[in-house]
Order: sequence, then structure tokens, then C-alpha cells
Amino acid sequence: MRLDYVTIFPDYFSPLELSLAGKARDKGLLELHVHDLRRWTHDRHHTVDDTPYGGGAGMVMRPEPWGEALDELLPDGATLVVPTPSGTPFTQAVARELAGRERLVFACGRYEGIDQRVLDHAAGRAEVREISVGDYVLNGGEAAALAITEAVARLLPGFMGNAESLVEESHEDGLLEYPVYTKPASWRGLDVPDVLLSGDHARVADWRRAEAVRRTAERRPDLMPPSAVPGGGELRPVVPADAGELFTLQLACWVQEMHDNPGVEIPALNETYDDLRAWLPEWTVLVLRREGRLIGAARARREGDAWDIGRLMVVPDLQGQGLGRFLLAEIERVAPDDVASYSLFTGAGSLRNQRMYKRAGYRLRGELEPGVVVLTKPRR
Ligand code: JD8
Repeated sequence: MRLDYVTIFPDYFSPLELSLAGKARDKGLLELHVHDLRRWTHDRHHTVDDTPYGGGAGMVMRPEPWGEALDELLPDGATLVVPTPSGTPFTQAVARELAGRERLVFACGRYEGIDQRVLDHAAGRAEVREISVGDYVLNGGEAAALAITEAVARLLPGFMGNAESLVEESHEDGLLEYPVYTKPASWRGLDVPDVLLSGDHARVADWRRAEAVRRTAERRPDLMPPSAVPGGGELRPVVPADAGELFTLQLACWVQEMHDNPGVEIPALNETYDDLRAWLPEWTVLVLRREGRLIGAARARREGDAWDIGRLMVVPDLQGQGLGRFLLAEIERVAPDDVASYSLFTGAGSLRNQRMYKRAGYRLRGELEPGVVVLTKPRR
């Protein structure tokens, strides 16, 4: 695979020499070329930027130097990778895709970015991939290009000593990594989990899977494959036959809310079984079952351009295991494409709920009524 980098900071890529990519070059797996964009400027000051049309802060990279550089470096049919905060998310799946290309050219922008016509022009003869390495702002595309290079290069056949290790990785199977340990078995009073010392490979594999699911549910519920319920179980839309158990679960869960919010009117405790059966068809309701037992549920429906989430319930004896976070992520996931945000409310005294919602990205938006607070989150 050949990799070309076009940048106004060529020294930014000197780490490539030292890094894994450098070793891949030594193995003949990679050909690396770094180019200074100013080579394609013709004025005394080697100008690469100018003021933005339409006004605004900052400068924009001029099209002419880029056009000439890509005329020379980007063969027809090759792939132009343009790191940009407005790009599609870079994922392991994208890394696998790019690892299958023969030739990648990285256009590393600076300032406010590259004149869009450079990309539109290149798209006429090559694949153009505008990619973001994350929802935060860098000052240029170089760091992103290095990250993409490492993620792609290490997937090249013959690159990693033992391809085996590639299989088990984070994001490879959609789940986060399980915790890892090495010698000594006890360190500063902290011991390695017994299962890992048991030699029972099946138990070790189960423990690792459960840890991977638990971590993913807690830290990245958006990555949770629908089927992987923390601790096991089945998530599905409600059916009328669930109504009885749902009503019981609702009473069980809101008793705690009543204690946390003395004097506050709690609708879930003031509705009858028939009330519940009446509202079931008016909401999107997901239920969680494990070995036939209803262990959790959540409902949501559209409220303007928001997805109004509520009645998030987990049986008291299974709370604190990531099931609430999982249900919240799943009820968010089934929102219609055009909702712009999620909203929910809980008791002002329900601090544990509020902490969970905040960890999930929700922000307090004030009181809906005395003792009841609203939280919202923009849809990603
Ligand atoms: C390329 C110029 C800076 C960005 C004004 C700050 C990727 N995940 C990512 N975050 N930021 C980038 C990125 C930032 C870049 C360029 C990539 C070229 N900038 C600009 C727009 C706001 N400045 C990135 N991948």
C-alpha cells in the first residue's frame, strides 16, 4: 500500500519513521511519502491561505496549490482521505475498508479548512473520504492522519506478528475490551480476579465476555449490539400480555421514587392497571426479559421534534448493573430518524437517576413542575 501525505507541516509526520508504519515500510508492506503543500505555490511568500468568502473568522486554504498537488499525487481511482471535524466517523469498519485500498492520499488541512471545490473536483476522478476521528476539534488534519494510518496499517496482512490478536480486539466484535492483568497475582493489596488464575478456559472466556458487555453497556451503550443485554436476556417491543407484569414492575419501581420525593405527585403510582393498558399502544415500549421474567422496560413517543422518554424501569434487585443505561440507549436507538433530541423527567430528589442520565449525556433543563426536573440530550 502507498500512503501520501500533503501538509504544510511535513515534520509532523517524522514519527512515521519510528512508528509501526515505519516498520511496515521496512517490511515492504507500506510506501510512505510526505509532501509540503507549499511546493505547489508560486508566489514569493508561498501563500496557501486566503480570507473566507462570506466573511467570518480565520482563513481558508486556497484551491490552487491543492489542485496542482493532487493533479500530481492523486491517480485516478485512488482514495483521497480528508480528515475534517465534519467528516463521517472513523471506525474499525472504515479502517478495514481503507486497508483494502492500494493507494491512500491524505489531504491534511489547516486554518478553517480546505476550499470545498478541491474535494468536489477530486471526487470527479477519485474516491474522496471526509473522515472525522472524533467529536472534538483539532487544529489540523495531521494528527488525525497519523491515527488513521496506524489503524489501517496494522490491519495489513503480515503487519501484526500474530494476526490472531487482531480478532479479539475492541470494536472488532463491536464490544469494548475486557480488563487485562499480568504478574504479580497480588499487587499493593489488589488481586487478579480468581477466574483468571483458574485455568478454566471456558470460565475465563465467559468472564471476559461478560466484562466486555458490562463495560460497553456502561461506557458505550451506543455500541451495544441489540442482543447483548448486560448479564443476558432479551429485549423486545411490548405485547399486551406484558401489561400485568409491567404494572407490577411500575408500582415496585416508583415506590422508591415516592420515598426520594416526598409530597411530589407521581403519575406512575396514581394510574390503574386499565390506565396502563390504555396508554400501551400510544407509546413505543421496550421490555427486557431474562429467563422469562420481566426485569425492565422503557417507553417513548414523539413530543414535537423531541423523543419523550419515560417509565424507565429495572426490577429493584437488578439495579446498578447497567440495565438502566442499556434500556435508555435502546429506547433512544429506536427513535424516528427526524427527532432532534431526547427528553425525560424525574424527581428532583431522584439523584441516582439524575446521575445516570447525566452520565448518558443528558443535561438538567429545570423544573417541569415543583419537585419534577426535566433533562434533555441532543441526538447525535
Ligand atoms: C482537519 C483544519 C481546524 C476545524 C476551525 C479549528 C479530524 N476529529 C477532528 N477534529 N478536528 C479535526 C480537524 C480539524 C481541522 C482540520 C481535521 C483542518 N482544522 C479547523 C474546523 C473549525 N478549525 C478532526 N479528522
